[in-house]
Amino acid sequence: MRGIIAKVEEKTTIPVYERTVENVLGAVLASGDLWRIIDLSEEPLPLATAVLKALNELGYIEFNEEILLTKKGKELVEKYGIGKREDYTCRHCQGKTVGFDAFKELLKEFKDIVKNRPQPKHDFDQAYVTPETTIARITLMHTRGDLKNKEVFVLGDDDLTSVALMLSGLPKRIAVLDIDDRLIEFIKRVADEIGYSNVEIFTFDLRKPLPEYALKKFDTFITDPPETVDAVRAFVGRGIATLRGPGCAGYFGITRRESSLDKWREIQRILLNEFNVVITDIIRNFNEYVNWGYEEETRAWELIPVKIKPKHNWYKSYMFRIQTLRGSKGFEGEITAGKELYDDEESSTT
Ligand code: SPD
Repeated sequence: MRGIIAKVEEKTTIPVYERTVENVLGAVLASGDLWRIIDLSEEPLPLATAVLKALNELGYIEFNEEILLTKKGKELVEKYGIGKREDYTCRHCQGKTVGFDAFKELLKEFKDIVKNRPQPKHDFDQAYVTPETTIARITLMHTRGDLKNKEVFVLGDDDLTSVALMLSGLPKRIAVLDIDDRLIEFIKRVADEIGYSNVEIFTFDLRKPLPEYALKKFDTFITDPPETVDAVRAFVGRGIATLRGPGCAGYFGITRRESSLDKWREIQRILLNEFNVVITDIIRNFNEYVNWGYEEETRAWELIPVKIKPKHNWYKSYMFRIQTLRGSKGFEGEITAGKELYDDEESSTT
């Protein structure tokens, strides 16, 4: 194992553990498909690909269309007792912990409305979640008492959660912002068409501090931050700054595909120690993203050892719910970072 870890460490500065190698080998035992291996291993793509390349150079696996263990690789997993990574995700709720039945009409309506939605733009690092995920968000937020007659802020809305919120008729008021005019125009058009008026929709770059009228006014926020620590601090911190006081809630996705558990610890430290909020829920792989189409333009494409486009949705994020207590506070500073707000050693999809 030590030799494998040393070889991986030549390729990346992301922390490598024995467990990292085990995770990747367990995934290789379960599938020969590169994207499924990354998905199942739950290691950041740059780390998973570094492990795969190290294993290949040391003769443990071979790369063809499929990734397969060699005889030496089979002996290795045998020696360390590494098992195939099983996937027993609940088929009924798809691991989301909420069922689809309560809002099945909403799902149908939502799918119909978003058929002609703007497609992901690389410049804005966009990728949207499946319609099932968006509706599961509504179901989840409703079961936690965070929607009915509440004032809800959506910070960045590539996923069109604001559209599903409008259709649900649950919140008392919705505010939504996004940097992309195309999305803002689309959301405004839908609001007009369905005759929904309790909504404020505006174009805004979240690197800038939110205007005074957005601060401390809302009960619930939802956002989906880029995955650098500074971006999580900015997006989630601004979300918390919109909340009116103790007892409010925030939702956001954090992935394993672009964030190691070392980064997760730092994110959780910020939540607990800087923002003074409590984490009430973390739901594994709740958010499932539709492949964005510009894979060949991304760092992931440079890193993967087998140049094949993903055939299934491999990118997922865990849904975090936080709640404010006495003494919770958000982030209101200015962000001057440019592209580095989106990129660190662990990111790969920009
Ligand atoms: N660049 C395409 C993928 C971006 C997905 N972002 C999800 C962030 C989750 N916090």
